[in-house]
Amino acid sequence: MIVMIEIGLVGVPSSGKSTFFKAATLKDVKIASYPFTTIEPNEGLAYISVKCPCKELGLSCSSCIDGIRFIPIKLWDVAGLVPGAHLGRGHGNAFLDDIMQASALIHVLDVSGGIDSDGNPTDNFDPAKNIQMLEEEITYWLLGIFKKDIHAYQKNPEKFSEIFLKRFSGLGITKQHLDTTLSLSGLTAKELLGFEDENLFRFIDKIRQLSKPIIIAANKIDLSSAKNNFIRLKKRFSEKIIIPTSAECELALREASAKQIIDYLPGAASFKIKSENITEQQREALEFLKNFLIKNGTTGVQNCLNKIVFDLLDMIVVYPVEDENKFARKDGKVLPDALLVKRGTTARELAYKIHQEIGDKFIAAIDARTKQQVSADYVLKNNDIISIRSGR
Ligand SMILES: Nc1nc2c(ncn2[C@@H]2O[C@H](COP(=O)(O)OP(=O)(O)OP(=O)(O)O)[C@@H](O)[C@H]2O)c(=O)[nH]1
Ligand SMILES: [Mg+2]
Repeated sequence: MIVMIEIGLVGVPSSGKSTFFKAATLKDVKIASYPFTTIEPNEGLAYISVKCPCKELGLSCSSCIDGIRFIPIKLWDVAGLVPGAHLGRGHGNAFLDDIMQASALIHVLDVSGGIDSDGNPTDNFDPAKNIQMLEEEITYWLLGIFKKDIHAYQKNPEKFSEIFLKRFSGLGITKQHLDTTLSLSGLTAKELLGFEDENLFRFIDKIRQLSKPIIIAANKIDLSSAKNNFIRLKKRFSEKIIIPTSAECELALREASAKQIIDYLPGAASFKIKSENITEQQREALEFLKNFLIKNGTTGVQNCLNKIVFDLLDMIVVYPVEDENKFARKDGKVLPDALLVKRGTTARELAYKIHQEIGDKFIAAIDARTKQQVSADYVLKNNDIISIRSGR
């Protein structure tokens, strides 16, 4: 079964999570400059963009726009996290349960320095402070979940992994995450089961790093105070992926495009004005957006979504087809599906992702480009077009 990947937007209040969400999904959610505008979570579809293979193969394809293919992912926008959320400050951290299934997080960080850790307006705030704070609060959230089972662990220490995985598998945390963490943390099971807060925090923090990787959207890059902060953050946190974004500019571009005022594809470095009936105010706004793109390349929103899937989660795109000669489904639709799978996925695993039965009755797979048969344990490459033969 194909499981759509889920990404959560997190950050302090007023950092621009809902603006990012609305820009990516065009869902009509509330945006405002006061903290805790969002309380109930918003869920929507965003899209990863890739080059569709149809152009290279000279195929006529109805699944992409001008050779750019958009693949859906699920995006979540939740309430803001403030320091001490795990102690109940702000709206606490229980709302993170709504994004339990997320395989990665986008930390929307206001790099203009215009808001503090509580999302209140200020001047010259150092956004670096919010990076560590947010990571800590997410670890505390996971720690709270872990502690629910302390009695069970004490009663059955030999069943540590079993109890842990039962609790955490619903949060996208796997045996591999657990085993890697145990070996990396250097903690013995005995130390861990001593339940000292410091050891537990270290252990859960490692689990968080592996299972909920974070990309940072350095947002509000359109504001003049943002550039220097961004450069400083990039230097200081060179190990992290930090993408400059202007959720507000992306939202304006997407809305203008939805209203047929401009031609703009998400992630593009330019747009074309297509409506002749625009007001003076609209013209000024478009001029601002044009200059923004000239200066910054793109708004960064699409880049952020792409990077999280391809760099942080190390996924690839594969195109299953039924007819390898026409690169199509049986009904003739060219390149009907684009699937995101983990790098390392094999042909047989792909068959299982399409359908349990196709996996069970797997006979062979054909690389549609070369028409060569590949084995069940052939490791798929990015952009592969694969036809799977299975028995009846
Ligand atoms: N200049 C600028 N302002 C932005 C940008 N993104 C968001 N904003 C503004 O920041 C304010 C807060 O935006 P929201 O999207 O509501 O922020 P949030 O993180 O969802 O806030 P909460 O729901 O309260 O947690 C609004 O006034 C937005 O217009 C951006 O890229 N640039
Ligand atoms: Mg919001």
